[in-house]
Amino acid sequence: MGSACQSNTTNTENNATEATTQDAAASDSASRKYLAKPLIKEIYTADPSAHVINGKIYIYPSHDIETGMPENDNGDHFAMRDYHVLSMDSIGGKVTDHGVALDTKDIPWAGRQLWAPDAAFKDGTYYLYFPVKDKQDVFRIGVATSTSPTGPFKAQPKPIEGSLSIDPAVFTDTDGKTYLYMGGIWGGQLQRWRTGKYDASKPKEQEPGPKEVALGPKMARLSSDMLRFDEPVKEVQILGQDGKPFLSGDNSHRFFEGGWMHKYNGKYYFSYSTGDTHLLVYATGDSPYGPFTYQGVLMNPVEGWTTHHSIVEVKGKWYIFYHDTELSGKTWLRNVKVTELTRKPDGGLETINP
Ligand code: FUB
Repeated sequence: MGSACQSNTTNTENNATEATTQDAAASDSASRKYLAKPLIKEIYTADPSAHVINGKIYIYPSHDIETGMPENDNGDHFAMRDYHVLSMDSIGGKVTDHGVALDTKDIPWAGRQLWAPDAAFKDGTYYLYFPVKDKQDVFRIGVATSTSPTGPFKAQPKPIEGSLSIDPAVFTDTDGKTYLYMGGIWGGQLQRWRTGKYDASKPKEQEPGPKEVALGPKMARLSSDMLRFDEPVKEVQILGQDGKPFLSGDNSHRFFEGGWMHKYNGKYYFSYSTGDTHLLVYATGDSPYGPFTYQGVLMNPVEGWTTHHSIVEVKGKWYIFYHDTELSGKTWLRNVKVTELTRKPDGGLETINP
């Protein structure tokens, strides 16, 4: 997680401020052309994880707010405190905001910064997976449950044992097994786990050197009750077309954050953000464990520093949910969008210009 060169001018977090900020950004964004429109304008939303449940589209985003935290490479300015679930009956249809689904104050172990969530459904229970810093300022992944896809969700008393870093992405395979992918470098703290133990010193500089192999995301299969890891956490390997792992200095290809898994025609597609080069890229493999071989750029940079997405099939068409900063012009006050994906005859993904 990094920062953009935009200044922070307000210190409040209510909807009135959000509206004013949108007005200020409007003249700037009026001259730009965007591929898609924000799905909602009443609140700021980011990191959309979309799922189709019983024929309806549910979006689990971050809820961006203005807190006046200074911008830095740790992402302190992303100081979100709750989640709202959005839903719509069809792409392009009315978007409903279902209100607060989970609040930091109701997570017993949480400290600060409720970042990008994901969700899953099994046997009548809805699961919300979320990263938040614990009281020692270490990001962990928690899980909360509900009888409704829109919450409210009740958090488990402790984070998932063995979980670390940020950006959980949950994928259920066609055989019913479910996997959780996680990780993000810099503010996402993945580099602090290099030795297997959390090391708080020298945050960003613990990344491998530019000629060393880049850090990969982590993953594990979930238990049948969806509440814990059923196996030791493993690193996911991402290889270049030459079959070699990407190096840390190759920052337009190496994993940064925001992983997502989908399956198409029996192939596993792992897509992610390259962070400081602002691309969404994808790699494919023959197993949910990888290795995954790089295939190309899925989306060129959006407006704003961060880029984060999910990919979902709706009624036989494939869509990418993503965010940019059209409404605010501020990198920490984002808005979610959706656009259709185009597949090449071989299943590959055309690059989108957002
Ligand atoms: O929203 C906070 C962080 O920004 C997410 O966890 C990252 O993926 C980036 O989008």
